[in-house]
Amino acid sequence: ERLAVELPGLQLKNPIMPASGCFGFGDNRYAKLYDLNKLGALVIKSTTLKERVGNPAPQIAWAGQNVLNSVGLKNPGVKVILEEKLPALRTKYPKLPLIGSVAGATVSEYTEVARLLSTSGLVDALELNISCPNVHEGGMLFGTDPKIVAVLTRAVKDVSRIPVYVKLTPNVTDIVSVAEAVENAGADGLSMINTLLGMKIDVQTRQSVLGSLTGGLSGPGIKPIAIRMIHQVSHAVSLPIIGLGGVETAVDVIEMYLAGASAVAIGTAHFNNPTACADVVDALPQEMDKLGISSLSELISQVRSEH
Ligand code: RRO
Repeated sequence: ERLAVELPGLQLKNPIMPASGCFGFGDNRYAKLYDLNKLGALVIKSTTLKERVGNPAPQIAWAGQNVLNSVGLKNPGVKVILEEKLPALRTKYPKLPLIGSVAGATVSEYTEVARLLSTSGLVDALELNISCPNVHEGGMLFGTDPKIVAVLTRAVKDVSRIPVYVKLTPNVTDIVSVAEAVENAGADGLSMINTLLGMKIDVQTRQSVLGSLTGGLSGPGIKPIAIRMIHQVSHAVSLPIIGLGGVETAVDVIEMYLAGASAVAIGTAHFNNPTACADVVDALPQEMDKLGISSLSELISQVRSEH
């Protein structure tokens, strides 16, 4: 197959997957619109050891064409995910590659969730989310300091039987140092970028539009940041990169590849187009033909800097 991609632990029929948080646990409205087997893989919502109810409402606000969220890691906890959510997904889509997403407030919480997910046999790879901008315990704090990133990545690698992709935050001045720390700690891949820390104020009420003061910005406005960071990181490390940040179209996917991605996740585009992933999968071959591209792998990191 022309769109097939092989990554550690993942045999993908195409490189397109939803971004974590956007499809819940697959038990969503998107499953009613098209067969999720059409996806390259499915990434579940980040999972913590215990249930989390999330941050105060409102958790979502538009900011121009972009979206601010302060969901706050709302999830039912790893037990419900292992006993109910993942078995239901596996039964319904036995051949769809699944990526579990791991979050926590301490190194031992991360490793416990990673151990439980990886030994369950229900997911093919883990995404280690060290970049949630909306929890003040853990979350993004783990993703900004290369030394802490290394300790956490190593601890999770030690307990995981399946490949680990570390999800990076753009809220750093030196993304390359973080990526290098992740590579040296033994990770199998990267996923980048998570949301950019932002804020919006209603001038009538003088309140923050989000229930919690700040939130993570996603959407087309952050795509140039994602492209720049993926480009920089792909030149510094040899790990495969799952690229995300503002992707809406097949052309955006090709741009991600040129920056250095080997697969692409789509998140915020679903707000305007609930079939975004399926539409991009359908459009990719024609877009490749138009641009004279025979396989996506030939594009990885092939940006030209001379003009
Ligand atoms: O749940 C969230 O608030 C959240 C998470 Br875990 C994340 O990784 N990125 C984001 O924008 N929101």
